[in-house]
Amino acid sequence: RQNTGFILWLTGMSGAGKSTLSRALQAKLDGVRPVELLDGDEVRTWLSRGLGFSREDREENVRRIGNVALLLARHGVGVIVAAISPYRGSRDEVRRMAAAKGVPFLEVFIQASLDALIARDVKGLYKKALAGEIPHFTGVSDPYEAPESPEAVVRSDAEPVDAGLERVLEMLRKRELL
Ligand code: GGZ
Repeated sequence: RQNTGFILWLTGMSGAGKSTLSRALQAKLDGVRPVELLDGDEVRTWLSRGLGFSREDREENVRRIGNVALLLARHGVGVIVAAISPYRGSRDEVRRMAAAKGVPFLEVFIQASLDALIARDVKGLYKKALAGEIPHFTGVSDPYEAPESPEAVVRSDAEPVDAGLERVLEMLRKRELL
């Protein structure tokens, strides 16, 4: 089943560790099976260039990422997506599109408390957002709708990266996707 494509969708707030985990996963899968990574932050420089952070633009961003992920996954690629994707409705829309094409869609919630994110604040974005310098900042002045039944949860504020990584890999193995 290693030629079965899938979409592994990492959702969570800025700084929660989506990019870190997705890169670790990509490194583990590389050479084992076809793999591609779509990171929201990076996608915004090409596919979603010009889109902002309004609800409409975020939904459009997620729709574009979802469609590209699906194109790849239908040809056997294991696609890892790392995007805040704050709206449950748009994640579910991608899930439905994937189901319609028979592509496994696995939602992974990268969970961290706002307190932990503010304390860590690697890029200084929370400081700016709290000071009102970034409008519509997820978790501060914009919504984040947590998944209700994700296939996996990674508590990035309470477990080491390797623990989350192993859990996700185990989930893929169980589903015979790895
Ligand atoms: C949230 C923002 C915002 C606002 C800029 N809200 O942690 P980062 O910095 O490096 O990655 C975040 C990225 C979010 O892009 P996504 O494509 O993942 O978002 S979405 O799925 O909601 O479309 C963050 C940065 O952009 N950033 N402004 N207002 N994050």
